[in-house]
Formats: sequence, C-alpha cells, structure tokens
Amino acid sequence: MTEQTLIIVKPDAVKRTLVEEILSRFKKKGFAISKQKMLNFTTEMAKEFYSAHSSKPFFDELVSFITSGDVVAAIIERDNAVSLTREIIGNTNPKEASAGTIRGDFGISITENSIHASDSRESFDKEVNVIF
Ligand code: FUP
Repeated sequence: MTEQTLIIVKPDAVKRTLVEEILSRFKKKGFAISKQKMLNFTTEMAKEFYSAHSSKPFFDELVSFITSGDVVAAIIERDNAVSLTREIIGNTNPKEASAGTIRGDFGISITENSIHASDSRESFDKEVNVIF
C-alpha cells in the first residue's frame, strides 16, 4: 500500500547545492514527490518540530542549525515509504552511517547531517502540520 513520508534537506546540504542529487536518489528508488517547498524555519517552528527533543542537551544547537538557512521539504510516497526512507538516509551520526546512504555520503557531523526523515506515521502527521 502506498505510504507517505516527509524528508527535509537540511541547511548544510542546501548550501552545498545537494538538493537535486539527494532528491534524485529517492526518485531512482521509485518514490514520487507529491509536495515540495523551500523554506527557512522560524525558531518557533523549529521548537515545535523538534519538541520531542526539548529536554536533550543538544536541543538549542539543533534549533539553531535548522533555522540557520533554507531547507527543502518534500512529501514523498511509495509502498513502505517510512522504513525505506530511513534506510536510504542512514544512521543519525554520519560517522556511523554506511557509505551509499545520504548521511554516510554527505553528512558533516551529527548536527549537520544533511537530511531529516520522519521515523513513524505519527511523526509524519505532526511534522507535516508544522511545515505544509
Ligand atoms: P534522526 O531521527 O535520525 O534524525 O535522529 P534523532 O531523532 O535521534 O535526532 C534528531 C536530530 O537531532 C538529528 F538529526 C541530529 C540531532 N542530534 C544531535 O545534534 N546530537 C545528538 O546527540 C543526537 C541528535
């Protein structure tokens, strides 16, 4: 059954003009892009988007990074989209991410890790409401 998920190409990757290269990986894997937009998160949006992490020591850095420049958000779809997308992006920490994954190939650090993807249907519903 077709499923949707949300990806966000983060400021580090937008600055390095990697948007098309990253989106093309999903298209080649059979995803359709149903919505796409460029935006710059406000601090308020970022705090809401990452509210699950509000008590973590890295929260301020995370909010500061995601608001630091333009991002490209896209709703993408195919069967098994959520779990397949998590495989394609790789481990949160680029140092641990396999070569061939987006974070393994492009991520700079655990904060500047190039891409976000929803980790569940519930996260997708919440995140889409913040962005679209
Ligand atoms: P992920 O779902 O892979 O993006 O990872 P998490 O939800 O665990 O973390 C959300 C974001 O917090 C990550 F993209 C990067 C950032 N983070 C840090 O900056 N430091 C950490 O120690 C862990 C996560």
